[in-house]
Amino acid sequence: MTDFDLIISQGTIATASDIFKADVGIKDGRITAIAEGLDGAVRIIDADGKFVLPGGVEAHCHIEQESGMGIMAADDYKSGSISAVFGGNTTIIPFAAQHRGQSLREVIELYHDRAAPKAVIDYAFHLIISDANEQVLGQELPALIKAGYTSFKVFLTYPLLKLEDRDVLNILAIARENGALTMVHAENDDIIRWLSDRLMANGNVAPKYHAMSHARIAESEASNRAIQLARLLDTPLLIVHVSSEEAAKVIRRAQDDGLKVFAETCPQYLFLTADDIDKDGMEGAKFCCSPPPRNAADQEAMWRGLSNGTFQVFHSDHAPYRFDETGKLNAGPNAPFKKLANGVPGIELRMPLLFSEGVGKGRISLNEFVALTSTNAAKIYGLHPRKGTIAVGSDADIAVWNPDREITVTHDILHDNVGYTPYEGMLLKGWPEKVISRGRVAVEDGKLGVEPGSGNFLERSPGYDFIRPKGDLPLEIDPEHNFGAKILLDDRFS
Ligand code: DUC
Ligand code: ZN
Ligand code: ZN
Repeated sequence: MTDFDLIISQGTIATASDIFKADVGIKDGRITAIAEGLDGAVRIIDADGKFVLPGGVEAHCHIEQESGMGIMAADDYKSGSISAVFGGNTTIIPFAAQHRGQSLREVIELYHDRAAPKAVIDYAFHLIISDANEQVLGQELPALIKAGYTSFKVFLTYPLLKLEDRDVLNILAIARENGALTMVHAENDDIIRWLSDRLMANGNVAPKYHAMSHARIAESEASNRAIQLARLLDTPLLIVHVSSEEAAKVIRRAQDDGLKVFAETCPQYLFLTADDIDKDGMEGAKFCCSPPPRNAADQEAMWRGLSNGTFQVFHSDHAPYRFDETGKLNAGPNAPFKKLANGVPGIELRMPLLFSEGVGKGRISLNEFVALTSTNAAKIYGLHPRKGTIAVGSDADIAVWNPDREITVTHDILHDNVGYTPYEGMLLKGWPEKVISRGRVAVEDGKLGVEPGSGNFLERSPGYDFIRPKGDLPLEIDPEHNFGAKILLDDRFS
């Protein structure tokens, strides 16, 4: 009899709060001991000189999802989850996206059918709500929250996804009542459409005009508006893919005022700028995403926000489209910027990029790296402590990092189905050499050790319990403004 299926020995373990040297003992997919000098295992992995970190929780990625324009992502649950695990991730939370006219139940079934036979690691779903009708608001959404789908995204832009502010208020009210988290794509639709219409009318159709049409003001205005809507209902909000210094300031101010506003930024806002979208011909289309990459000052502001706590989470927003007629160029080889598929890949490089350029260059600590890429997402999205940490009782989801391994990024070394990477040619230091998913050696020596269909669906609890609003709206904070909301909430829910 052995005590453990696997021991990871002699490594330097880092969690969001501690760094220490110890062995990790794993039995039946869970961590059952953390101590010095463990022995008695079927297999021992020597991690001397390596970092033993929680596997990444990648909570913003688009896998096997049709975009608002109806274009299917290049990665399905097989290639998407394989690419994720090679990048050090052990959990993904992609979107189950409702298109208008679909019931949420139907959407959830569809995404389960897509994920179950193919995922190699564990997964959950955020909902995207684009049709906030009575059935969705009154029945489906509350029932799905109770069934473990405890977060959803709403859009303030894109004609086929955009919700009116009153719909967002309805959704925030349901989130508050049922203990769920609302995520928001915060860009002002009218500003973007007004600018795009004029650019297009004047023949300015090249990819670079995408960046011009998604003005910073569109992002900061919508961020502020979403925050005020959440403030009215005293309900947490998470603003995804923050790109600009101005939007980060809006968020920081709200946090300083005591509001429960979480925020995310992504690799494209640290390592790309609008100049990348201004490459020759259609090449810039490879870098088009929304919001767009900005400039060097905005990049610095994103780094500041990662280290000063404005951003709690760092995700890839992997939105994979090939540079051909199936993806980016679906509307033709010279399509105007309005018709380009929107998004960049990054699921496999998210953690190596942040490790190399963040931890390696002294911009963030190793603990902050763990918090930003794993622990905070697990907490915010209701998976902690099962996921997101190294602790007795947690799932044995672990990445063994070689901090000295140097890699030059080329698309050849990646496992997605996109055909290019925006980070081609970057020299990175630090790499997840072995990845353990529920005790299974999922990646080793550059090879996959787990089967499609072996990832489990994760039912989630309300994620932010530790700061969840309690009882009635806090009239003492803002009696005049919240009074109306209190009446509405009481009418609706009492
Ligand atoms: N928003 C996302 O979150 N991802 C891709 C495109 C978009 O607008
Ligand atoms: Zn978005
Ligand atoms: Zn996204």
